[in-house]
Amino acid sequence: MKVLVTGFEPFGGERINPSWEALKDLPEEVEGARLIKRRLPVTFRGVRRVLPRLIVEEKPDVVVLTGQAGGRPNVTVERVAINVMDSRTPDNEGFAPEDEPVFEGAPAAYFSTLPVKAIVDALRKAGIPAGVSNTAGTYVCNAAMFTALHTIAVAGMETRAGFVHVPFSHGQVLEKAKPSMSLETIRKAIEVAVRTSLMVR
Ligand code: PCA
Repeated sequence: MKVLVTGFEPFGGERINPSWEALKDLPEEVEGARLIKRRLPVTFRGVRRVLPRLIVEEKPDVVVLTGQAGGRPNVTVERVAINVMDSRTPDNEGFAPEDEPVFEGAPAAYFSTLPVKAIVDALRKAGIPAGVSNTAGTYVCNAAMFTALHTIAVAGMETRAGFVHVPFSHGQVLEKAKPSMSLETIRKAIEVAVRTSLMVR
């Protein structure tokens, strides 16, 4: 078995992105499955170019995309990705789309094909605050999740895919008065999400 796990580069003036920092320290194997770790650009164009190729070439059994949701207090497992790009904040190459589809002519939305509730349960059992999220927003993370699920659908692959948002890490909020988690807990959360995705259908 093969798992593609992705995090993002920093954006929005942050020096790090906890999704990638945590992912770097994951083991090379989880439950006997090999992890392929990749850092994605925070650009609408980049994720739509990089992810389809990665998925079609690597043919992973499971795709766990992760990103930072600054301001959320807990780890959130996304239920759905929508075919919308809408952002007042420009991405890392200055693009701020309004009311545009991720892919013209694609369905309005895709549900995560990861075991969303089982991941939330497993995270809580591991002592990590977690919940289901019913929106991944309309920024690059949603576009990445939509791109992965659309690629898999169009290619007729069996790959299961979804998205996990993580809070700011402690080091990012020293002067912000915003909720945060330790990088170690975020690392453990991603590992639990991968493990549960491999074990539960
Ligand atoms: N979070 C952003 C994009 C990159 C990231 O880590 C988002 O939630 O859309």
